[in-house]
Amino acid sequence: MKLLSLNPGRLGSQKGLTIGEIVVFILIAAISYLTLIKVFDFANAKALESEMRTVMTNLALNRMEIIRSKSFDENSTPTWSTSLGPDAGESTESLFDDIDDYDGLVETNVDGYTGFTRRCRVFYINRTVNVEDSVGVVTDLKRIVVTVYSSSDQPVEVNSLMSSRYNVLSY
Ligand SMILES: [Ca+2]
Ligand SMILES: [Ca+2]
Repeated sequence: MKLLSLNPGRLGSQKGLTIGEIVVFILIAAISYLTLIKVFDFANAKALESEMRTVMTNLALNRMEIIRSKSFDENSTPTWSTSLGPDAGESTESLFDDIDDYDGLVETNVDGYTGFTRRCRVFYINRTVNVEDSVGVVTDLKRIVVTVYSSSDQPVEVNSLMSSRYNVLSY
């Protein structure tokens, strides 16, 4: 019975790698390594970008939640304010008590996040005319826009509409 057959002639004829083969191997290994590095860099950049978007969205939503907890207007009954923004004596944010007090508020390095800026706009809209922009006159509906900017990403914008009677739409 023949279990194993070695061919000494063949073994004896094997040679080491040539310089050319070694160079090709090193080139392939280097290219593979560089490709892997690029893939990891891309994945890291995407993860960082996703994290940034999450932080920016949360910063915008946090501010929106605070604004929406306030009264529709400084006046508790019509007519509503013709001048938007903080009212007399409301010199700091802690004194804001209606949603349009936040109009024009700009915060830098928001909540300790260096390079992040948050801007608020509040204005009257008329749904039958233009839901996107100010109509320039007093209505029963205000639009709140909170935008968060960072130095390295597209801005994140959160919008909400509030009516004088109840919240009618948020998106
Ligand atoms: Ca106020
Ligand atoms: Ca106000």
